[in-house]
Amino acid sequence: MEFRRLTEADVPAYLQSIPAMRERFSDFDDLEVTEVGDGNLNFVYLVSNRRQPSETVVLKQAVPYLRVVGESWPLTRHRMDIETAALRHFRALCPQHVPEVFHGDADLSACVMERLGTHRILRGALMDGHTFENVADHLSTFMAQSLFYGSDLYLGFDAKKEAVKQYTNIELCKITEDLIFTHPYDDSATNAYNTALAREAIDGIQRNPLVRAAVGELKYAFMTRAETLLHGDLHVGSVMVNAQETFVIDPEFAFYGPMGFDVGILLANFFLAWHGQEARGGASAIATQGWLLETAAQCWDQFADKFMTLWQQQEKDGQGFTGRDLDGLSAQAFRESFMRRLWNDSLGFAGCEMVRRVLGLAKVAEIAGIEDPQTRAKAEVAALRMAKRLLLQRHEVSSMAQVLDWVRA
Ligand code: SR1
Ligand code: MG
Repeated sequence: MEFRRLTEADVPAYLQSIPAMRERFSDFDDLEVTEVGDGNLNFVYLVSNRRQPSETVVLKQAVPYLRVVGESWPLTRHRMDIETAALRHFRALCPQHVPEVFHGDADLSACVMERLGTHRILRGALMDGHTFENVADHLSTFMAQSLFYGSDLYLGFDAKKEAVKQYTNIELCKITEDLIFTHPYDDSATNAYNTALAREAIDGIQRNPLVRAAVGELKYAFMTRAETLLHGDLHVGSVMVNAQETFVIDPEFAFYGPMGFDVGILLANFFLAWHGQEARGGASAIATQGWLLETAAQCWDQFADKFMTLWQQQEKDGQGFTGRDLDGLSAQAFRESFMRRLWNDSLGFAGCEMVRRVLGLAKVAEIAGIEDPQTRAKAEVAALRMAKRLLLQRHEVSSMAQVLDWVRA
């Protein structure tokens, strides 16, 4: 079928043409369709049956360009094949934290999936002063399972390499290479600076050779180290929550890369949110800030524990690398150096993410939404200072407690 962009008006007939939807919806005559694509890349429709409100889905469609820029930035629609496959893969590993895909349409680059009706995007919920008890437990489970089971620690040599092929995501990786690792440092036209942000704060990043070298190392790791299937964009806008549940959505940037990338992006987004709250001030900010630091620490600690548990289980009966090559003391030493590198990488990638969200193209609402430029600059300067520490001292710091001291400082 030839590609066409689905409009709100097209959605009912499109859904009706899908056999699986005819089982899910009792009729298609009175569907409410709302476009909610606040993302940068795609169109997203929430669909529900006004006559049977429990009959509801999300329809997501990729268009052949970057939505946030327009047709002047062409992009193939391959990202939707990746997203659909990654959602199915992550759902099989972690059904309690990933929405179900009901239908994937390669011709129209569309995906119909479970609608999380009582959940909202974590970023917005935090900005409204809500906090959630189970997020660290849930996200650490998601990361441990997805990062472990996609890797050579678990998969056989052939399955792993097939997966690397399947998830080769050339264009979206290039976006990340440019927007996270290159443009924020070369004063690119895609950057956007707060006019109240002192030039010396920007130069302190862009003209610092040690910072540039650290970012170069991390970019090279991102480009070359095909370690596991990453979500690829695991920020707090890719997480949906309610009081009990947590879901990870939007894995269109999924690809085989270094494990610390997902962990680092997530940690950075908690830290950025903290700096946004710090600049905004107020009583509810203090409560949210406490939650953000506690959650960041628990995400790492629980992730490391859960990941190690999976690894040790696998050593008993696995077919991947862990089950075969090492035993006894050498296995223990390898595990320790692996986890140390993962920790250092996570901190480094967190630093890169913090810089790009201040200097680069796509900002975070917690900081970008601060109206007064001077107040916003306070948050930005603090975030850049934190980022610099993460980049330059990532090999020296061994505890999350110390990292949290940096945030508070
Ligand atoms: C132009 S795409 C900008 C950003 O949006 C996504 O969420 C990724 O973070 C990407 O870098
Ligand atoms: Mg997204």
